[in-house]
Amino acid sequence: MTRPTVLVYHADPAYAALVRAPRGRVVVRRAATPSEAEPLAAETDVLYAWQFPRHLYAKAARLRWLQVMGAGVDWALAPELPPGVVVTRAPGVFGPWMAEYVVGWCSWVTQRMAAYREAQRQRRWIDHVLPDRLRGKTLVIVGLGDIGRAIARAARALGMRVLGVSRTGRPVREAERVWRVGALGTALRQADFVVVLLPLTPDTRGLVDAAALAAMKPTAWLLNVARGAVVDEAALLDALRARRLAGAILDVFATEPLPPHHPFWQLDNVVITPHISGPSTPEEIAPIFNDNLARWLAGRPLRHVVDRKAGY
Ligand code: OXD
Repeated sequence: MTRPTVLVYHADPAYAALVRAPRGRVVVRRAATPSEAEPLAAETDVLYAWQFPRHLYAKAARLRWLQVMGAGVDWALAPELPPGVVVTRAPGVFGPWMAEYVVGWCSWVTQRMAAYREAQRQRRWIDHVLPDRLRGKTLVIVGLGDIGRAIARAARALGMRVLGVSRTGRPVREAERVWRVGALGTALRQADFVVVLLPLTPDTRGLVDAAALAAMKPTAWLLNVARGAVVDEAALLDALRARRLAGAILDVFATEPLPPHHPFWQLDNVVITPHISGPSTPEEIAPIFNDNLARWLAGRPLRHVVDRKAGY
């Protein structure tokens, strides 16, 4: 009997090296580039991948299951992906990373880290500049999946007040109150910090628009760790230039890498990080994949299946 083939698509060989199948019941192939993946696509039953080239889906006639290595699944759910392919995600991995990112950058704001570093460069003793506290500040988390809730727990541990916005508006114990997306402005109005975490779907594209940004206080900061296109970047640029917002911490952009001529680079109230807030590591994703691989080989239901219609 031919063994099913798992194609591991990533430049880091550790992802393939950590694949474990019961009694070696799969063939593991590895590709790091589209041209390496192309000749392997036709014999692939299972794809374990980050940003697999969508034009190769058409060649993967045997493909049954795609395990996504990253937090977002938008790239995986391209229209070219055949309808029968099950897509699974890796919950639990990214929340702790992103919680540290969010709390860290909120602290960067309140602890005035940039000001003290700049003063140090100039050998100035700026004891008239005092830090602020995160305690009592309001964090609005837009998107309350496992990552949003991990961020909420970290923020609450520091005494922040956490409010949420989600598609359903269903209460969660990590947030004092949750609104539906339709009431985004009501939630944003109360924020000292807003973190955008919604997956990119046709419904969320451009959701944080000029009106939503206008609802925010001029002292508030926006953090986007979801997808650039969930925020209307042109409207954000206007708001930042006009100082209608205190600033933005941006880890994701509609175009990545952010082009060198992009105006965001020049704004002193913008922090740019290169899409690193929730890194994937082979060691953290492998147990999730290997558990699902054992299930798949045993004909048992997979865990963490993406709702392809909903887009997450
Ligand atoms: C993502 C990731 O999906 O970085 O953006 O994992």
